[in-house]
Parts: sequence; structure tokens; C-alpha cells
Amino acid sequence: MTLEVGVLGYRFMGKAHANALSRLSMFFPDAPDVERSVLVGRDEDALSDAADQLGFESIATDWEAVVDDVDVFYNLGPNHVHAEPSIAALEAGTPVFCEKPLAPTLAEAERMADAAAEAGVPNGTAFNYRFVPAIQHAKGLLEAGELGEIHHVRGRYLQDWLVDPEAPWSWRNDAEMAGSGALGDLGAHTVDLLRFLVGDDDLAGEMERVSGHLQTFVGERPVDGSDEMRSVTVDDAYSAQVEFENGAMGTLEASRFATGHKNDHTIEIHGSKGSLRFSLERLNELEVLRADENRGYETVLVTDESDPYVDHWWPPGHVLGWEHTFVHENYEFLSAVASESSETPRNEGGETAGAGDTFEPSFADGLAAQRVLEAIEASDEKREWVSIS
Ligand code: SOE
Repeated sequence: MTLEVGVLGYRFMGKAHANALSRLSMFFPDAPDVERSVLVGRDEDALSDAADQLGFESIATDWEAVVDDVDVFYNLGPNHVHAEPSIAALEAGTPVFCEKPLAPTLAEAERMADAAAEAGVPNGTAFNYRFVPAIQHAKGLLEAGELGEIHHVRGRYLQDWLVDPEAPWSWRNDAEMAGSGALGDLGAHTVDLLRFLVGDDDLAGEMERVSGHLQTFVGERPVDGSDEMRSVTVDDAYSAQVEFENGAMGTLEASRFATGHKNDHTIEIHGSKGSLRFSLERLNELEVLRADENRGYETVLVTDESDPYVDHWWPPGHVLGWEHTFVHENYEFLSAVASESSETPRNEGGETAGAGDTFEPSFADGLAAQRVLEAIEASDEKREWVSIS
């Protein structure tokens, strides 16, 4: 069986996922066969060029005609186009994979998660960093209790592409289209990773309350190719303190003004028996400190048998990069879609097998992250701690 995939969006994320789809048959022969069937966008000329470059069979400028015609729908457009097409696809019984953050607002994320629960088909939020082998290794250590009781959790995501005040305005600077700035774009990743790593009840649990601070350093930016200046209506940076259910303390931070840092996503966790640190800029490594060994941090090279995907790639030691995380998440998501399809024919009405929760992170996980983002923003506005509902 070949899954026909329809993809909305052909820029950065469109390319990252198209690359992943094209790698599957070569490196993951046990993945379902997929066809890059139709690429969806508004500008027909740009769309045609992108379809040629990214290997799509056809193009469409109308997502409504696509969402129930394909076997899987990928929503990789800007945040403000996440809700309607994704909900329409789910209502048509089509599995949906959506980029993060799930939506610009909590209300839209709730509608999307409700539609996903109602549809009962696989649904995923594309938090690709869960699929870094070092992160999976860290999760294994945490789940096995090797770090003991969790006390401190730290996550920061640093970029610098807006530190130049002349850097052009884009949809990512607009509250209507993006929802928030560094908070939603980068903070969503951190919140999701921390939920993934320590969110279980026997570790730190969920985030319970937050105290947030948002800052916009440059209030307007030039529109590329014109004299027009446009307002920046989102944050350039955020920081937050977090209290977890089980009493652990967290600090979170992200910035687009962290001079010299291009894509530095760092996680640190301290437990009663040890600590660990991870940096996306050294994603083949995990640093682990075990208190009883008194040797400080030791680097675990996650390029061998502890990498769950190593058999699919190169011999151990041949390192992976950022784009591989997209291949891994596409493999897992499409495998969930294929196993669901073999159990329940699509669009036949009646009860579905309810396998929508077989892939994680799901829309429910996207919504859980969104609740944290919303609480951080509310806390900044009220200048007080806010509980996460
Ligand atoms: C922003 O610059 C961005 O592209 C995010 O949108 C992605 O999610 C992140 O992986 C890299 O940075």
C-alpha cells in the first residue's frame, strides 16, 4: 500500500519534511511506501518550482480540495493556517501531521485537539527534537531512575537572527500570524522536550505554574524590498520560572537576540543521583554525571547501539545531524498511519479503532505545550505567577 501525502507549505519546513519523505524508502525499508502526491500553497509559480525541486507529483492552490483526497495531510504552513485545514482534514478522517506550535492561540489549539480526539485517526505535532537519539537515550536513563529524584530542570533555546535591527520583518514577527515570537517558535520545543523527558508522574510530573517575562527589543522592522516599516507584535525573547507537579524547579529561556548563537537548544537536568546535559549543537553527544562515581560529566557518544535508529543509517560513529530528526519523526508518524490503515479502512464511517494516540507527540501534546506558553504570556501580562489549567 502506498500512502499519498499532501503537504501544505513549501518553505523551510516543507523542504525539511520533503527531504525526510524522500529518504524513507532508501534508509527505512520497513516504512510504508509514500508518494509525495500534492504540494499546496497560494502562489502557483512558486509552488510549481517548489514541487519540481521537492519531488511532488502535482500542485494545488486550494487545500479544501486536497484534505480528504490524500491518505495523510501535512500542515507545514505558518501558524495562522494550522487550524482550519487541519480540522477539515481530521473531519474527513485524514491523519494530520502539523508543525509546531500547534496554533497561534490556545483556543485554536483546543479546537484542533478536540477534532483529533473526535476523528480517532493518527495525529502528530512535529516536535522533531524528541527524535534525537541522545534525547531518547536521556529518556531511557530518566525512566530507569538513574538520575533519581528530579530537582532542577533547565531549558534554553538561543538564536540570533533578529539581533540586527535591519533584519526584515516576516510573519514570525506578527502576533496574528505567529501567535507569539521566541516563546512559541522556540519555547514550544523546550516545553515539549521537558514534558517528554521528565513529565511522567514518577519524575517531575507536568508543569504546574509559571512566572514569565517577555521582551521585544526592536519594535518595527523593514519590509524586504520596500521602504515600508512594519510593527513587531510578538516577543523577541522570553524567560520563565516553572514549578513542576512533584516540586521540581525549572527555568526556561529563548531568544532571537542571543548574539553568536545560531540554534543552541540546551537542556540540563539535575536529580538526586546525577545530572545530564544536552546541546542541539552537539546532538550526537549526551553528557551524564553520576554522583556515586565522582568523575564529573562524562560524554556518552550516542552513535552506537544506544541509538534506536542506528541500524537504519551508517556504521556506528558516523554522526547524524538536524535533518535526521525529521526522518525519524516521519518514519514513526507514517508507521502509525500505516498500522491504523491496515486495521480500519479510511472514511468508512462508524467507529474507528481509536489509534489516534499511537503516535506521540500528538495534538494533545501540542495542546499541553500551548497551555504552558499561554500561561507564560498571561503571567507576563499580569506580572504574577499563573497556574496551568
Ligand atoms: C526558527 O528559526 C526555527 O526555524 C524554528 O521554527 C524551528 O522549529 C527550529 O527547529 C529551528 O528554528
